[in-house]
Amino acid sequence: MGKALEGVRILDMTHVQSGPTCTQILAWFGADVIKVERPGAGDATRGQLRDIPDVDSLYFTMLNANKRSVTLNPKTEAGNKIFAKLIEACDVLVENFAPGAIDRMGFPWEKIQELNPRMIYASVKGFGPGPFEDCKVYENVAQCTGGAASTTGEIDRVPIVTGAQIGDSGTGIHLVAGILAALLHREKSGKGQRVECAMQDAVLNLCRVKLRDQQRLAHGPLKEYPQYPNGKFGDAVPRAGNASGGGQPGWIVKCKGWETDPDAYIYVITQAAAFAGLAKAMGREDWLEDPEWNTPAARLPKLDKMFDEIEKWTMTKDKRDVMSILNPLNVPCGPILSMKELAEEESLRESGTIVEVDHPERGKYLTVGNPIKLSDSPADVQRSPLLGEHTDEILKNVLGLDDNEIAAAREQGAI
Ligand code: CAO
Repeated sequence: MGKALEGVRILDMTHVQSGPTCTQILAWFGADVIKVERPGAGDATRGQLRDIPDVDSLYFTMLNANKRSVTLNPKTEAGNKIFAKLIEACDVLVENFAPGAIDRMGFPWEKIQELNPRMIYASVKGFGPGPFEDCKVYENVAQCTGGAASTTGEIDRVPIVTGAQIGDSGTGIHLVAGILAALLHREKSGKGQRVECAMQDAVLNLCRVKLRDQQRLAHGPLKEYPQYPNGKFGDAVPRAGNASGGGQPGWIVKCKGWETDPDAYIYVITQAAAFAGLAKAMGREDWLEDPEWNTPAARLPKLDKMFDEIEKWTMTKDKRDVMSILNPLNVPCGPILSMKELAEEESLRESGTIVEVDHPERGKYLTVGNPIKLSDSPADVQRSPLLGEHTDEILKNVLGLDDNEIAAAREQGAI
């Protein structure tokens, strides 16, 4: 059986992170992703944060697996014609350039529809329609304008951006959903459509629970926040340190070795139904009889004290041992795993979530494989393409150009 998206061809005009995340997932699902890059330069990330001189960076290689690369400048005469042919030959155009860049190449949406009415045209932009729609946006700008930074960080300290790339990769994943919906819709309508995803909107969507809390704030203090009961609430959702965003209290506590190991911590959630098991494991059976501790309502005003007590116990144990003790008791908890630990984690290698790939110029490197597992269409992770590696092959086999036409385009600097 073929891959889920076999037969779907993507014209990939993406660069940096948000767009490439989207098209990499489509490629893992089996789509033929043709990445168009500027002749002689390519996606800027090929050269950014390089760890080995003159070799495609990990930034690029980890975001462009399973794609084919063609160099093409649609702003040249020959390049413009080739780009039009690519639009005719593909199902989906994905791009994340600054607003208007594809139009300035001579391909507004009306022209694209004329060339290929079935074409789905998917874009990532920083902002949706409104005062900021023309702005260029990178990850942390989206985190700040989408509500993540104002709600992340320690209480009464500066806003903090997270290491998870919710603006870039988060938006790219949202765009995948839009493209798949448009492909399905095209089965019925026979027509393509525009799919747009703004980074601010995607981040706000991921911060949905914080807008929930903003509205709850009008009806009293947010009792699960560490500011309750002694601190003050203003008129906007505050930063809550490591408090759990749900109804069950949680916090990060130290484990054995924390003095020297920056990741010797564990997140523990004191879910009401599992509290008795937790108390017994800690040797605090007294809590279960004591009205000061034995109900969620009694614990709520002194969660800080409760986690101090839990920490006294976890500090005597390795973080993985804490997890092994608490998991069978249905106490949700998670050790803080470093990137080093994740890279070495055997089960992630076995599940294909961490994959080792061989590259002709840089040798072996690790990447994160497809986190979305399909039972009949497993992703098989292939290395990223070299710049222009597939130019001739695509111009000949996909577009039907002959050697003379290819030589003429090359002469003009179009490819
Ligand atoms: N041949 C010739 N020219 C090409 C080309 C090609 N194959 N591919 C791109 N270009 C040109 C574009 O036409 C554009 O030129 P014009 O501005 O003159 O029309 C230019 O290269 C690219 O422009 P850009 O403004 O997109 O690039 P930038 O580095 O200045 O900005 C970014 C980068 C990411 C801020 C901007 O693209 C953006 O805001 N994108 C949308 C939001 C987004 O995805 N951000 C996340 C990026 S991941 O961190």
